Amino acid sequence: MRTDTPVAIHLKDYQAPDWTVEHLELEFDLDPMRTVVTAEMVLSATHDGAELAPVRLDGEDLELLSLELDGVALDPGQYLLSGEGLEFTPPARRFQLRSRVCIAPEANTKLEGLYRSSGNYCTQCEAEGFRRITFFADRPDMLTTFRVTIRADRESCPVLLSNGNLIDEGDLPEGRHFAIWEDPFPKPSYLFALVAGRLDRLADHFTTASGREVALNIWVEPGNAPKAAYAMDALKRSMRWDETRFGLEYDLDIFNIVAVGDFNMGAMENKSLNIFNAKYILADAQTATDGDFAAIESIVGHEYFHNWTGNRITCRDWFQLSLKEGLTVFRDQEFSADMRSRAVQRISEVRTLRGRQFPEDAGPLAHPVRPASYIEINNFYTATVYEKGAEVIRMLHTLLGEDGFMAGMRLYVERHDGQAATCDDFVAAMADATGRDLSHFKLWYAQAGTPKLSLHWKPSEGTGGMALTIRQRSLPTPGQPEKAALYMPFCVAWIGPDGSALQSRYRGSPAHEHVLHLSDDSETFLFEGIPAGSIPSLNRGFSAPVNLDAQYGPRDRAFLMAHDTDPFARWEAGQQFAAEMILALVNDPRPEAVDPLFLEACGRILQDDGLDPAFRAQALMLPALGYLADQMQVVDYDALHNARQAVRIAVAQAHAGSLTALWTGLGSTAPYSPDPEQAGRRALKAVVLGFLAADATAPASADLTKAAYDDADNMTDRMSALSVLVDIPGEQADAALADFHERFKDDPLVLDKWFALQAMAIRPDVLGKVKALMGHPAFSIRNPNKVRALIGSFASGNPVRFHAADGSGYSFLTDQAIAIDPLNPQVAARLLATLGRWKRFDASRQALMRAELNRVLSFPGLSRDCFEIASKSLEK
Ligand code: B3K
Ligand code: ZN
Repeated sequence: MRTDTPVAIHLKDYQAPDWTVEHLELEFDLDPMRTVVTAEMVLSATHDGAELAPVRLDGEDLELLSLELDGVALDPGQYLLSGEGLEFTPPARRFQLRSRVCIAPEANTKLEGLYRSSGNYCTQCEAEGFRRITFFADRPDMLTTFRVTIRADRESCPVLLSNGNLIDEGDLPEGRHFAIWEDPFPKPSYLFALVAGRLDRLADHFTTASGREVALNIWVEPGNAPKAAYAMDALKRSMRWDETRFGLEYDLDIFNIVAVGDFNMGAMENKSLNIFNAKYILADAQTATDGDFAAIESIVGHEYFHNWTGNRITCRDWFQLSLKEGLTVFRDQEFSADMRSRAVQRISEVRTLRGRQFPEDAGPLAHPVRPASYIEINNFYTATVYEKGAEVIRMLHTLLGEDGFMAGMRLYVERHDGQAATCDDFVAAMADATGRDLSHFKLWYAQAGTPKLSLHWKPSEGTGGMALTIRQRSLPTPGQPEKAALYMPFCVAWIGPDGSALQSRYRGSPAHEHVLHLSDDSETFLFEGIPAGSIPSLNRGFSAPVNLDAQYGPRDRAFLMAHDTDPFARWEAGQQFAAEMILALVNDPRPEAVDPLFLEACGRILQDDGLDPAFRAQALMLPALGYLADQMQVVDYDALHNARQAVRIAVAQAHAGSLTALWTGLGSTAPYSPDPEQAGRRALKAVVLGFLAADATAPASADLTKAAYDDADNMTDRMSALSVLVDIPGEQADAALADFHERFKDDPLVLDKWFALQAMAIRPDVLGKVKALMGHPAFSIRNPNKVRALIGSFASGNPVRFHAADGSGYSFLTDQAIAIDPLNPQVAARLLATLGRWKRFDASRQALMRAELNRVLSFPGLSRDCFEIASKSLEK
């Protein structure tokens, strides 16, 4: 049991700093167990009252070697040193501070601060890792210029990198050498980075719109440079796109990316020295799937786009995290939409939102886009801050239009470049640039929960009119029992009985699509020019991140699936139809019970060769189990899985001919390229295979799927086949898994796929298999990618087995979280989130899950990270 209860930090307590740092000089003498860090800075008081505020600097796991103020060494009696930092009385309004500390990168398993990955040194400072490197006011509103000297052994660390420009380098005695880097842009400490080690480089260059030549380097472990080619291409496309779409140009002469194997998340936007999880840099046809290529494009873009939205304009405090993350996710989503199919991109965004953010909003960890308090900020890098935050920005874009939104962006940059800003500042810039009142809209930043809209329509009095009534409500979330109506854009069109998009009139203006502005609990909107038998197409493009309860019947759904002119709404009609049907089949999971209307609609998509294959793949994919579970009173994953399988089998039986024809037709492709066109065909092929092999008891299923695996000449097709095969009983699956291992046993990133596939298999003995795989020589509990691939995939990607009635999944997960917590609390805390969903299950599972959460809380020395997740999860 923890002896101290961690305290929460509140947004309302924010205070501007009493001291600023004018400049920071850092020197690193790198050594695995005894790295000495010297920090020299000038501090000056921010207000001129007679009394000087004490100086408080953050510091964690630092061995203090010496401390000098204005050149005079301080005795231990002259400062207060605790596990969290250092406090002393300042000698003057302006003074110089010099500290020397010792740290042990090799022993740093938290992967925060300075640590080692495959023998190379690297850093991760966001959010509060810099305090594990030196004593500093480690807060995002403390901006200063950095000059960094790195000294290291030349043999083991030929490459020495930090932020900004290289201004000097050279040899030192005893086989050591040095490099000095200077970053001209003031930045907060969370954007500091250092990398040193043995790395290969893929070099390229970029000329900005105004003619600046930028050297581009991607640094990777020796031998991997060819696998960075796609990431480099994505980087150049990101740089060009930000110029053309947002008018934002790169601002230094060098941009470095480093790929490392041990990393707590996806990547980090340190100024001019992005550090990436190697998973989001390295790719080629044999080792990466189309999905991996798409993720690389989007994350390389995301980190690059942070240069303006995050780095040039940063956050005042961590409550404002969505200021940079929501906005930058919106930017990376738009980048992907411009590079690929906009419709398919939007569909995948909505899938992610429903799969990750809606459950968060409906659970014990629900929080607003701008949280009001936190215990451990690392727990707030959530789908709500990122993905819902991006939806909030997208709604502003819809409300203001592209021109209004861009005028707001320009004003935001003009006003706040070089500053640490707030979400209020951002919305104020949008409002001031467009003359719009956005005060009601801002509630999206403060109110948690997913609104539910109920919609009814009926012919209005008079002629050819329709009245659409929309009610909105949000369920209570922790700490927010009462909810108010939100202001949101809601896109509507009317589809005529012949399937055409009607030119309807709303408030006298004719249009094919209208953007309604919702702002009240209940509102009625009148449309004119709508023939009888027309139906509305609602929330087109997913204009607002809400759930809908609309009065559609199966016939309407099938009609919209065939005719809706908005691709998102067309896809959505199919998803909702499928969801309603699967939920209805839960008590009667027979293929014969599947609605023939649904099967017909699927048939039309299967046979429509004029439709984009990538869209067809999305339209034929059944809703995820998690999304379906959210709609059940008491979640029963076994029943849902069986119902979903019944639908799959029914589609396969009804359309055997079309499926086989498609399978054969899509079979041959040109030499592999990750381009969206080819990727779309492979995605459709994968969905078709899923249907063809749906009946796992049919002997042909295993043969067909094994042949697909054997014939694959790229990782996408190989993984598609293997993920179907692992759930078909028999020897074929084991043979293919063994073959996969043999081919890729030397590639840690590909082995992650192999671990994940096995952890997500529905076969009954999967937990035993996962436990056995933890003993595999390639598995390491210290490597976040491995933990996520094996343990994370089991807990979040295999709900049927994770929620086994005997609680074995829960206790396994708890054992692992407790084992990982002392090593890496961030990774441990992430694993626990699934247990927080206990309220959604039957009494027996509830008791089992709660018992495990209590077991977490009783663990001696539990981290703040896990304490926060487990204690909030248990709140009634
Ligand atoms: N800003 C980083 C995330 C840091 C997470 C710290 N626990 C990556 C990103 O969003 O771009
Ligand atoms: Zn980000």
